[in-house]
Amino acid sequence: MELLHSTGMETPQPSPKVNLPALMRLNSGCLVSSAEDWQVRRHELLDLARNTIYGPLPPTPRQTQVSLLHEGASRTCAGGRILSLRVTTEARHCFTMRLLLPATAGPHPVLLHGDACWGYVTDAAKCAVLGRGYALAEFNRVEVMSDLVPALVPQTTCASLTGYTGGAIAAWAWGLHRGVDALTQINAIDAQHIAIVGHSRGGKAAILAGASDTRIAFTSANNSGAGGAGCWRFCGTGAETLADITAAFPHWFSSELQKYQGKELELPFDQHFLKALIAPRYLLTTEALDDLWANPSGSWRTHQAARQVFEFLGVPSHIAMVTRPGGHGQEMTDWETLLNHMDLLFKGIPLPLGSNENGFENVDFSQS
Ligand code: GTR
Repeated sequence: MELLHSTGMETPQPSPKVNLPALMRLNSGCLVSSAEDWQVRRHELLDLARNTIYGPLPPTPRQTQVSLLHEGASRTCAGGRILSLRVTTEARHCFTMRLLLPATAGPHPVLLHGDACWGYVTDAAKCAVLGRGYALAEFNRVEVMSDLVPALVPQTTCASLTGYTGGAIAAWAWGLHRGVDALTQINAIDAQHIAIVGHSRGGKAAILAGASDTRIAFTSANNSGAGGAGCWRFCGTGAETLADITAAFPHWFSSELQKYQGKELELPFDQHFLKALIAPRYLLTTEALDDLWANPSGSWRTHQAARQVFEFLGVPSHIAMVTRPGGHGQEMTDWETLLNHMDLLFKGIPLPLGSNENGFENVDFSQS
Protein backbone atom coordinates (compact mmCIF):
# COMPACT_ATOMS: atom_id res chain seq x y z
CA MET A 1 0.00 0.00 0.00
CA GLU A 2 2.97 2.32 0.38
CA LEU A 3 2.84 2.98 -3.31
CA LEU A 4 -0.49 4.68 -2.86
CA HIS A 5 1.15 7.52 -0.97
CA SER A 6 3.85 8.33 -3.51
CA THR A 7 3.80 11.72 -5.23
CA GLY A 8 1.27 11.98 -8.03
CA MET A 9 -0.17 8.58 -7.28
CA GLU A 10 -3.90 8.28 -7.59
CA THR A 11 -5.83 8.19 -4.34
CA PRO A 12 -8.70 5.70 -4.39
CA GLN A 13 -12.03 7.43 -4.11
CA PRO A 14 -13.76 7.26 -0.72
CA SER A 15 -16.26 4.44 -1.16
CA PRO A 16 -18.43 5.82 -3.94
CA LYS A 17 -21.56 3.72 -4.01
CA VAL A 18 -21.34 2.77 -7.62
CA ASN A 19 -22.80 -0.57 -8.59
CA LEU A 20 -21.66 -2.07 -11.84
CA PRO A 21 -24.25 -3.83 -14.01
CA ALA A 22 -24.79 -7.46 -13.03
CA LEU A 23 -22.43 -9.83 -14.73
CA MET A 24 -24.04 -13.11 -13.81
CA ARG A 25 -27.70 -12.33 -14.42
CA LEU A 26 -29.05 -13.48 -17.76
CA ASN A 27 -31.40 -11.24 -19.73
CA SER A 28 -34.14 -13.67 -18.66
CA GLY A 29 -33.53 -12.61 -15.05
CA CYS A 30 -32.10 -16.00 -14.00
CA LEU A 31 -28.67 -16.22 -12.43
CA VAL A 32 -25.85 -17.96 -14.29
CA SER A 33 -25.45 -21.28 -12.50
CA SER A 34 -23.57 -23.50 -14.97
CA ALA A 35 -20.85 -23.26 -17.60
CA GLU A 36 -23.61 -23.60 -20.23
CA ASP A 37 -25.47 -20.63 -18.74
CA TRP A 38 -22.25 -18.65 -18.93
CA GLN A 39 -21.99 -19.36 -22.66
CA VAL A 40 -25.48 -17.89 -23.10
CA ARG A 41 -24.57 -14.88 -20.96
CA ARG A 42 -21.31 -14.47 -22.89
CA HIS A 43 -23.23 -14.02 -26.13
CA GLU A 44 -25.58 -11.55 -24.48
CA LEU A 45 -22.59 -9.51 -23.32
CA LEU A 46 -20.95 -9.62 -26.75
CA ASP A 47 -24.16 -8.26 -28.25
CA LEU A 48 -24.22 -5.48 -25.67
CA ALA A 49 -20.59 -4.57 -26.38
CA ARG A 50 -21.43 -4.26 -30.07
CA ASN A 51 -24.72 -2.47 -29.62
CA THR A 52 -23.70 0.08 -27.01
CA ILE A 53 -19.94 0.63 -27.08
CA TYR A 54 -18.03 -0.33 -30.20
CA GLY A 55 -20.53 -1.06 -32.95
CA PRO A 56 -20.29 -4.37 -34.84
CA LEU A 57 -16.93 -5.64 -36.02
CA PRO A 58 -16.68 -5.74 -39.83
CA PRO A 59 -17.87 -9.09 -41.20
CA THR A 60 -15.51 -12.03 -40.92
CA PRO A 61 -14.11 -12.64 -44.41
CA ARG A 62 -14.78 -15.96 -46.10
CA GLN A 63 -11.08 -16.23 -46.69
CA THR A 64 -7.90 -14.75 -45.22
CA GLN A 65 -4.69 -15.64 -47.00
CA VAL A 66 -1.11 -15.02 -46.14
CA SER A 67 1.75 -14.84 -48.62
CA LEU A 68 5.48 -14.36 -48.17
CA LEU A 69 6.91 -11.15 -49.59
CA HIS A 70 10.41 -11.41 -48.21
CA GLU A 71 12.44 -13.50 -45.77
CA GLY A 72 15.84 -12.78 -44.25
CA ALA A 73 18.00 -12.67 -41.16
CA SER A 74 16.88 -10.20 -38.50
CA ARG A 75 19.22 -7.22 -38.29
CA THR A 76 17.76 -6.40 -34.89
CA CYS A 77 17.87 -9.63 -32.90
CA ALA A 78 20.84 -11.96 -33.23
CA GLY A 79 19.96 -15.30 -34.79
CA GLY A 80 16.38 -14.23 -35.48
CA ARG A 81 14.62 -14.50 -38.85
CA ILE A 82 12.27 -11.93 -40.24
CA LEU A 83 9.41 -12.64 -42.60
CA SER A 84 7.50 -9.92 -44.38
CA LEU A 85 3.99 -11.18 -45.10
CA ARG A 86 1.01 -9.92 -47.04
CA VAL A 87 -2.35 -10.61 -45.45
CA THR A 88 -5.25 -10.59 -47.90
CA THR A 89 -8.96 -10.81 -47.18
CA GLU A 90 -11.38 -11.91 -49.90
CA ALA A 91 -8.27 -12.27 -52.10
CA ARG A 92 -7.50 -8.53 -51.90
CA HIS A 93 -4.68 -6.75 -50.07
CA CYS A 94 -5.46 -5.91 -46.45
CA PHE A 95 -2.23 -5.24 -44.55
CA THR A 96 1.38 -6.29 -44.26
CA MET A 97 2.66 -8.16 -41.24
CA ARG A 98 6.22 -8.62 -40.04
CA LEU A 99 6.96 -11.86 -38.28
CA LEU A 100 10.12 -12.18 -36.23
CA LEU A 101 11.05 -15.76 -35.45
CA PRO A 102 13.53 -16.83 -32.77
CA ALA A 103 16.63 -18.84 -33.58
CA THR A 104 15.30 -21.91 -31.75
CA ALA A 105 13.28 -24.65 -33.46
CA GLY A 106 9.52 -24.07 -33.77
CA PRO A 107 6.62 -24.14 -33.77
CA HIS A 108 6.73 -21.05 -31.58
CA PRO A 109 4.12 -19.49 -29.35
CA VAL A 110 3.54 -16.00 -30.69
CA LEU A 111 2.82 -12.48 -29.51
CA LEU A 112 0.78 -10.38 -31.94
CA HIS A 113 0.28 -6.62 -31.81
CA GLY A 114 -1.10 -4.00 -34.19
CA ASP A 115 0.72 -0.96 -32.80
CA ALA A 116 3.51 -0.81 -35.38
CA CYS A 117 2.29 2.73 -36.12
CA TRP A 118 3.92 3.79 -32.86
CA GLY A 119 7.55 3.64 -31.78
CA TYR A 120 6.76 1.97 -28.47
CA VAL A 121 7.97 -1.46 -29.53
CA THR A 122 11.67 -0.84 -29.22
CA ASP A 123 14.37 -3.16 -30.52
CA ALA A 124 15.08 -4.13 -26.90
CA ALA A 125 11.43 -5.17 -26.46
CA LYS A 126 11.46 -7.15 -29.72
CA CYS A 127 14.62 -9.01 -28.77
CA ALA A 128 13.28 -9.70 -25.27
CA VAL A 129 10.25 -11.40 -26.86
CA LEU A 130 12.46 -13.51 -29.12
CA GLY A 131 14.89 -14.20 -26.27
CA ARG A 132 12.08 -15.92 -24.34
CA GLY A 133 11.42 -18.19 -27.33
CA TYR A 134 8.34 -16.37 -28.67
CA ALA A 135 7.71 -15.19 -32.19
CA LEU A 136 6.60 -11.59 -32.58
CA ALA A 137 4.02 -10.63 -35.22
CA GLU A 138 3.51 -6.93 -35.87
CA PHE A 139 1.24 -4.92 -38.12
CA ASN A 140 0.09 -1.34 -38.35
CA ARG A 141 -3.59 -1.16 -37.38
CA VAL A 142 -3.85 2.25 -39.06
CA GLU A 143 -3.46 0.40 -42.37
CA VAL A 144 -6.63 -1.46 -41.49
CA MET A 145 -8.51 1.71 -40.46
CA SER A 146 -7.16 5.22 -40.22
CA ASP A 147 -7.22 7.14 -36.95
CA LEU A 148 -8.17 10.50 -38.42
CA VAL A 149 -10.05 12.88 -36.14
CA PRO A 150 -12.76 13.24 -37.21
CA ALA A 151 -12.83 10.30 -39.59
CA LEU A 152 -15.04 12.08 -42.11
CA VAL A 153 -13.81 9.78 -44.83
CA PRO A 154 -12.68 6.51 -43.27
CA GLN A 155 -9.48 5.41 -44.93
CA THR A 156 -8.04 1.97 -45.18
CA THR A 157 -5.55 0.08 -47.28
CA CYS A 158 -7.57 -3.05 -46.57
CA ALA A 159 -9.63 -3.48 -49.73
CA SER A 160 -12.39 -5.49 -48.07
CA LEU A 161 -12.99 -2.64 -45.57
CA THR A 162 -13.48 0.05 -48.21
CA GLY A 163 -16.75 1.77 -47.36
CA TYR A 164 -16.72 0.59 -43.73
CA THR A 165 -18.19 3.37 -41.59
CA GLY A 166 -18.17 1.70 -38.17
CA GLY A 167 -15.93 2.38 -35.18
CA ALA A 168 -12.15 2.30 -35.49
CA ILE A 169 -11.62 0.18 -32.36
CA ALA A 170 -13.89 -2.52 -33.81
CA ALA A 171 -11.97 -2.34 -37.11
CA TRP A 172 -8.62 -2.62 -35.32
CA ALA A 173 -9.90 -5.61 -33.32
CA TRP A 174 -11.02 -7.14 -36.62
CA GLY A 175 -7.46 -6.55 -37.89
CA LEU A 176 -6.07 -8.48 -34.93
CA HIS A 177 -8.44 -11.32 -35.77
CA ARG A 178 -7.15 -11.35 -39.34
CA GLY A 179 -3.63 -11.45 -37.93
CA VAL A 180 -4.69 -14.55 -36.00
CA ASP A 181 -6.17 -16.04 -39.22
CA ALA A 182 -2.77 -15.56 -40.86
CA LEU A 183 -0.72 -16.92 -37.95
CA THR A 184 -2.77 -20.11 -37.81
CA GLN A 185 -1.64 -20.84 -41.39
CA ILE A 186 2.08 -20.60 -40.67
CA ASN A 187 3.89 -23.83 -39.80
CA ALA A 188 6.48 -22.09 -37.62
CA ILE A 189 3.70 -20.85 -35.32
CA ASP A 190 2.05 -22.77 -32.51
CA ALA A 191 -1.57 -21.74 -33.06
CA GLN A 192 -2.66 -23.01 -29.62
CA HIS A 193 -0.48 -20.39 -27.98
CA ILE A 194 -1.38 -17.04 -29.48
CA ALA A 195 -1.05 -13.94 -27.30
CA ILE A 196 -2.04 -10.40 -28.21
CA VAL A 197 -1.12 -7.07 -26.69
CA GLY A 198 -1.91 -3.42 -27.34
CA HIS A 199 -1.08 -0.10 -25.75
CA SER A 200 -3.54 2.70 -24.99
CA ARG A 201 -5.98 2.95 -27.93
CA GLY A 202 -4.26 -0.17 -29.24
CA GLY A 203 -5.01 -1.76 -25.85
CA LYS A 204 -8.70 -0.94 -26.26
CA ALA A 205 -8.59 -2.81 -29.57
CA ALA A 206 -6.64 -5.72 -28.06
CA ILE A 207 -9.06 -6.26 -25.19
CA LEU A 208 -12.03 -6.18 -27.59
CA ALA A 209 -10.23 -8.60 -29.91
CA GLY A 210 -9.47 -10.98 -27.04
CA ALA A 211 -13.04 -10.77 -25.77
CA SER A 212 -14.47 -11.70 -29.15
CA ASP A 213 -12.13 -14.43 -30.42
CA THR A 214 -11.58 -17.62 -28.46
CA ARG A 215 -8.55 -18.57 -30.55
CA ILE A 216 -6.59 -16.01 -28.56
CA ALA A 217 -5.15 -17.77 -25.50
CA PHE A 218 -3.71 -14.70 -23.82
CA THR A 219 -4.85 -11.08 -23.99
CA SER A 220 -2.99 -8.11 -22.59
CA ALA A 221 -3.90 -4.42 -22.55
CA ASN A 222 -1.45 -1.78 -21.37
CA ASN A 223 -2.69 1.61 -20.07
CA SER A 224 -5.88 1.11 -22.08
CA GLY A 225 -8.20 3.29 -19.96
CA ALA A 226 -11.64 4.40 -21.14
CA GLY A 227 -13.14 1.91 -23.58
CA GLY A 228 -10.44 -0.57 -22.54
CA ALA A 229 -9.73 -1.91 -19.07
CA GLY A 230 -11.04 1.24 -17.35
CA CYS A 231 -14.49 1.73 -15.89
CA TRP A 232 -17.14 4.07 -17.29
CA ARG A 233 -18.96 4.50 -13.98
CA PHE A 234 -15.96 4.70 -11.74
CA CYS A 235 -13.45 7.38 -12.76
CA GLY A 236 -10.54 8.03 -10.41
CA THR A 237 -9.16 11.55 -9.99
CA GLY A 238 -8.17 13.01 -13.36
CA ALA A 239 -9.47 10.09 -15.40
CA GLU A 240 -10.89 10.42 -18.92
CA THR A 241 -14.67 10.30 -18.84
CA LEU A 242 -17.17 8.93 -21.34
CA ALA A 243 -17.97 12.53 -22.35
CA ASP A 244 -14.25 13.34 -22.83
CA ILE A 245 -13.50 10.37 -25.03
CA THR A 246 -16.64 10.39 -27.15
CA ALA A 247 -16.18 14.13 -27.80
CA ALA A 248 -12.50 13.82 -28.76
CA PHE A 249 -12.64 10.45 -30.55
CA PRO A 250 -16.21 9.88 -31.78
CA HIS A 251 -14.85 7.74 -34.63
CA TRP A 252 -13.53 5.09 -32.22
CA PHE A 253 -16.95 3.95 -31.00
CA SER A 254 -20.54 3.24 -31.90
CA SER A 255 -22.52 6.49 -32.22
CA GLU A 256 -24.85 4.96 -29.60
CA LEU A 257 -22.24 5.61 -26.91
CA GLN A 258 -22.57 9.40 -27.31
CA LYS A 259 -26.05 9.17 -25.80
CA TYR A 260 -24.55 8.21 -22.45
CA GLN A 261 -22.37 11.31 -21.98
CA GLY A 262 -22.89 12.23 -18.31
CA LYS A 263 -25.30 9.31 -17.95
CA GLU A 264 -22.90 6.47 -17.24
CA LEU A 265 -25.24 4.99 -14.65
CA GLU A 266 -27.77 4.34 -17.43
CA LEU A 267 -25.26 2.57 -19.66
CA PRO A 268 -26.23 -1.12 -19.79
CA PHE A 269 -22.55 -2.04 -20.11
CA ASP A 270 -19.36 -1.51 -18.20
CA GLN A 271 -15.89 -2.77 -18.96
CA HIS A 272 -15.91 -5.62 -16.42
CA PHE A 273 -18.15 -7.29 -19.02
CA LEU A 274 -15.38 -7.09 -21.59
CA LYS A 275 -12.81 -8.50 -19.17
CA ALA A 276 -15.13 -11.35 -18.19
CA LEU A 277 -15.66 -12.27 -21.86
CA ILE A 278 -12.03 -13.38 -21.95
CA ALA A 279 -12.53 -16.07 -19.28
CA PRO A 280 -11.48 -18.85 -19.01
CA ARG A 281 -8.62 -17.68 -21.20
CA TYR A 282 -5.90 -15.44 -19.74
CA LEU A 283 -6.15 -11.68 -19.25
CA LEU A 284 -3.33 -9.44 -18.08
CA THR A 285 -3.84 -5.71 -17.68
CA THR A 286 -0.84 -3.52 -16.95
CA GLU A 287 -1.34 -0.04 -15.55
CA ALA A 288 0.87 2.94 -14.62
CA LEU A 289 0.05 4.49 -11.27
CA ASP A 290 0.59 8.10 -12.40
CA ASP A 291 -1.31 7.64 -15.65
CA LEU A 292 -4.44 9.08 -14.10
CA TRP A 293 -6.08 9.80 -17.48
CA ALA A 294 -6.12 6.03 -18.13
CA ASN A 295 -8.01 5.46 -14.86
CA PRO A 296 -5.88 2.76 -13.19
CA SER A 297 -8.17 2.59 -10.15
CA GLY A 298 -11.13 2.14 -12.51
CA SER A 299 -9.26 -0.75 -14.07
CA TRP A 300 -8.92 -2.29 -10.63
CA ARG A 301 -12.67 -1.81 -10.15
CA THR A 302 -13.47 -3.73 -13.34
CA HIS A 303 -10.83 -6.31 -12.47
CA GLN A 304 -12.41 -7.04 -9.12
CA ALA A 305 -15.85 -7.34 -10.68
CA ALA A 306 -14.72 -9.55 -13.59
CA ARG A 307 -12.79 -11.91 -11.32
CA GLN A 308 -16.12 -13.42 -10.29
CA VAL A 309 -16.40 -15.11 -13.69
CA PHE A 310 -12.83 -16.43 -13.70
CA GLU A 311 -13.52 -17.88 -10.24
CA PHE A 312 -16.83 -19.33 -11.39
CA LEU A 313 -15.08 -21.05 -14.31
CA GLY A 314 -12.38 -22.44 -12.02
CA VAL A 315 -9.47 -20.30 -13.25
CA PRO A 316 -9.08 -17.47 -10.71
CA SER A 317 -5.40 -17.09 -11.62
CA HIS A 318 -6.24 -16.34 -15.26
CA ILE A 319 -6.97 -12.70 -14.54
CA ALA A 320 -4.07 -10.54 -13.46
CA MET A 321 -3.45 -6.83 -13.06
CA VAL A 322 0.00 -5.39 -12.49
CA THR A 323 0.86 -1.76 -11.77
CA ARG A 324 4.13 0.12 -11.98
CA PRO A 325 5.14 3.60 -10.90
CA GLY A 326 5.27 6.29 -13.59
CA GLY A 327 3.14 7.58 -16.42
CA HIS A 328 1.64 6.63 -19.75
CA GLY A 329 3.75 4.41 -21.97
CA GLN A 330 4.65 0.86 -22.87
CA GLU A 331 7.96 0.57 -21.15
CA MET A 332 10.48 -2.23 -20.91
CA THR A 333 9.12 -3.14 -17.49
CA ASP A 334 5.66 -3.62 -19.06
CA TRP A 335 7.18 -5.97 -21.66
CA GLU A 336 8.96 -7.94 -18.94
CA THR A 337 5.70 -8.23 -16.99
CA LEU A 338 3.90 -9.42 -20.11
CA LEU A 339 6.57 -12.01 -20.89
CA ASN A 340 6.57 -13.24 -17.28
CA HIS A 341 2.84 -13.88 -17.48
CA MET A 342 3.15 -15.54 -20.89
CA ASP A 343 5.86 -17.78 -19.43
CA LEU A 344 3.51 -18.64 -16.58
CA LEU A 345 0.63 -19.60 -18.85
CA PHE A 346 2.52 -21.12 -21.78
CA LYS A 347 5.47 -22.75 -19.99
CA GLY A 348 4.39 -23.09 -16.37
CA ILE A 349 7.29 -20.90 -15.18
CA PRO A 350 6.38 -19.21 -11.88
CA LEU A 351 6.35 -15.41 -11.80
CA PRO A 352 9.65 -13.98 -10.53
CA LEU A 353 9.37 -12.82 -6.93
CA GLY A 354 8.38 -9.17 -6.60
CA SER A 355 7.47 -8.91 -10.28
CA ASN A 356 3.74 -8.89 -9.79
CA GLU A 357 3.04 -5.71 -7.86
CA ASN A 358 -0.43 -4.25 -7.73
CA GLY A 359 -0.63 -0.86 -6.00
CA PHE A 360 -4.35 -1.33 -5.45
CA GLU A 361 -4.44 -4.83 -4.07
CA ASN A 362 -5.57 -3.74 -0.62
CA VAL A 363 -8.31 -1.54 -2.01
CA ASP A 364 -11.59 -3.40 -2.04
CA PHE A 365 -14.19 -1.87 -4.32
CA SER A 366 -16.40 -4.91 -4.29
CA GLN A 367 -18.73 -3.33 -1.72
CA SER A 368 -18.93 0.01 -3.49
C1 GTR B 1 -5.62 9.75 -25.49
C2 GTR B 1 -6.99 9.19 -25.28
C3 GTR B 1 -6.86 7.92 -24.51
C4 GTR B 1 -5.79 6.99 -25.07
C5 GTR B 1 -4.59 7.73 -25.61
C6 GTR B 1 -3.67 6.92 -26.53
O1 GTR B 1 -5.60 11.00 -26.04
O2 GTR B 1 -7.75 10.15 -24.59
O3 GTR B 1 -8.11 7.28 -24.41
O4 GTR B 1 -6.30 6.14 -25.97
O5 GTR B 1 -4.95 8.86 -26.33
O6 GTR B 1 -4.13 6.11 -27.32
O7 GTR B 1 -2.49 7.18 -26.45
